[in-house]
Amino acid sequence: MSIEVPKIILDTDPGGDDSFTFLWLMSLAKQGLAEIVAVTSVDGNVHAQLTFAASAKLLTLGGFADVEVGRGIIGGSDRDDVEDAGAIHGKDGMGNLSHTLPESIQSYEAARSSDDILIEKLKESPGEMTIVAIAPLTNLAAAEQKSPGILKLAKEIVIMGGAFAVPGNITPEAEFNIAYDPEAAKLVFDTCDHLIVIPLDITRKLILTTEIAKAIAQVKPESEVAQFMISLCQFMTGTALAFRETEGTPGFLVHDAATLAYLFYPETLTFRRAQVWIETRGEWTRGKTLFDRRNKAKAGANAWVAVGVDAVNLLAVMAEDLKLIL
Ligand SMILES: [Ca+2]
Repeated sequence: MSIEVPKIILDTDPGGDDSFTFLWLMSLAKQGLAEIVAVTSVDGNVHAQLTFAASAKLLTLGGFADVEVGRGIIGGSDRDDVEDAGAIHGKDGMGNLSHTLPESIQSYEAARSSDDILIEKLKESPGEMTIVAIAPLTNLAAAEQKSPGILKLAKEIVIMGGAFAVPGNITPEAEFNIAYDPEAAKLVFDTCDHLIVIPLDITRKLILTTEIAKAIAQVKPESEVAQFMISLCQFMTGTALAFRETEGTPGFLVHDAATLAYLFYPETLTFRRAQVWIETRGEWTRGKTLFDRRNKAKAGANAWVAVGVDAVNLLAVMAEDLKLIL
């Protein structure tokens, strides 16, 4: 039996947890378990110019310099009520460490727009592409608006976003990726029925501790990737503690990485089927995700939502894979 490896477009706004997702994905690709088709950077945690540069540098660091990076669509949201996340991820989105990484040959000025790359790749191989969306959904919504029906051509769309039965992380009720551009999220959720949603409900349990980072790095402490991993983990741990995100545990939440657990280690997660809605008009709840919990016949569903995680196992398999990219 031949097994087709997932063909992945990574839609990302690095981001400390995005950076660990990059490293994990590149490790899986090196092992022949994934194909990285393109990276579409997103205006999100920090400005599009910075997330582009960080994406290109991370690919270069991991040995995938030739993977095309798109530049993110700017300013999807029509309201200015959610600030970026530079305070958590560093001014450059990666713990102020980007100057330590190898320069990329790709330039922001010459790059194609992320929505154009999404449209091209989805049209080229209908039903084959997996979009791993770990940022505000601005690019995906822009692609859908430019080319209606395009997102349905994806095999599936795996989204880190939302908070259902837990508090938000950017407002009392909303999670950052959805709240940064709720209109984009609404468009994607209203258009698609093949979404996989990895919400804060489970990612808030995924603390990558400094202990785990050290255990990974000690396999090859002198390597550039190991040193980057340790420094980034130290920086992210500082802000995670300051923002009280880990209940005092020294480490930080690797939200985005859980998307890869769904694809490669599904035994670490459990899901329920649901019709997910995005609140766009609430005074206090803008950007909130919800589904109907009542015992009542449902008209349909657009997503599988992760509701349970084996956090110890997920972090353990991630750590083993990360050792293979040092
Ligand atoms: Ca992200």
